Amino acid sequence: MGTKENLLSLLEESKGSYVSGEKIAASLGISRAAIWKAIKSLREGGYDIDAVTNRGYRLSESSDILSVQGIESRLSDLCQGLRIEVFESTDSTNHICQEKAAAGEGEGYVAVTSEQTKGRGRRGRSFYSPPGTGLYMSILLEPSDYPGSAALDLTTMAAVAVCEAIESVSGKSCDIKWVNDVYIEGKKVCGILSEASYSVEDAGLSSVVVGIGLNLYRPDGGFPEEIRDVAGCIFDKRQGGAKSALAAEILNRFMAYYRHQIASHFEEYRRRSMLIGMDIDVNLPDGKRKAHVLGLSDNCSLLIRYEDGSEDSLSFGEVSVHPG
Ligand code: BTX
Repeated sequence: MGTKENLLSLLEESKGSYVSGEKIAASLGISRAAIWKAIKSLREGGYDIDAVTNRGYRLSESSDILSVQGIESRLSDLCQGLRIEVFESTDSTNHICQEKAAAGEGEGYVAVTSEQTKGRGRRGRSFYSPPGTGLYMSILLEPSDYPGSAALDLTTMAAVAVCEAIESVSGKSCDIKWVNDVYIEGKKVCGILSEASYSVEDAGLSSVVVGIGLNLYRPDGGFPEEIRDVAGCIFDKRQGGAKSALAAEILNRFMAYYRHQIASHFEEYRRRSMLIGMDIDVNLPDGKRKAHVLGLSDNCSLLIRYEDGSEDSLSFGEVSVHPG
């Protein structure tokens, strides 16, 4: 890390409070002139930093810029070994992780951004990722201990981690729409896309990219027409440090489930599932079929009964709530 990044870490650790020039100079081993140069450069990058004679420097609580330092300063020990990279803008953080995996970057690489130009959803759909109002991140995993069938577990784990993180940062309660969407008050605030590569030798998962996209704030001018009825956002107004805090909380909670390989998230997933007891349309290759949701199995497969009385258990797929 360079001087600017080290200084930002220090200011993030004491966000909202002043850090004296002496302390910075001693911690980083740099001159007053070098501190001032780094402060200027951070301000040019959009950071709101106060400088007061005899008190020092303070990163404003209302600053909401994603940074590696802002995320790392909030990570728990379970996130040790994660390698986080923040992009101002990128095509798709899932794509970045896949490129990194192909180039030999192993488990634990995390790409984070607040704008995607080609955000991906499932089945070739796009995920609206405008600049400044959202958080988009992907985690590269090499879950050698997980069976090939466990890709679903990583998606459900991420959904629970996202709900818990949103609740701890915003205080709002979240529901999960099977299998990969998080809702607040009936609006979709987050989508999750897990993309897996399988190993031919042992039929296990070789790498999985878990991509998470969140709408934090309402975009200027609102959401585009085609998703206006569906999409919602987590916050009503700007919150200082929310992007980095959410990214860190999601990683903390996700890694706790992932590292312990515990099925404890299933219970949470079921508790938050909004489809249980509802009538839905199951989207099958040959068209839609009406069904009633009976519940979720132990591993979060959707248990359904079709209109002809036959029952099924879906471990992947797509459903929509039946309009009536
Ligand atoms: P999905 O296919 O289940 O949902 C995509 C659908 O959701 C779209 O067709 C549209 O109707 C609606 N939609 C699109 N954008 C938004 C939005 N911003 N908010 C609410 N609804 C929306 C969901 O796919 C999986 C999305 C994963 C996105 C993350 S972002 C980080 C990572 N990188 C990447 O390219 N994708 C993932």
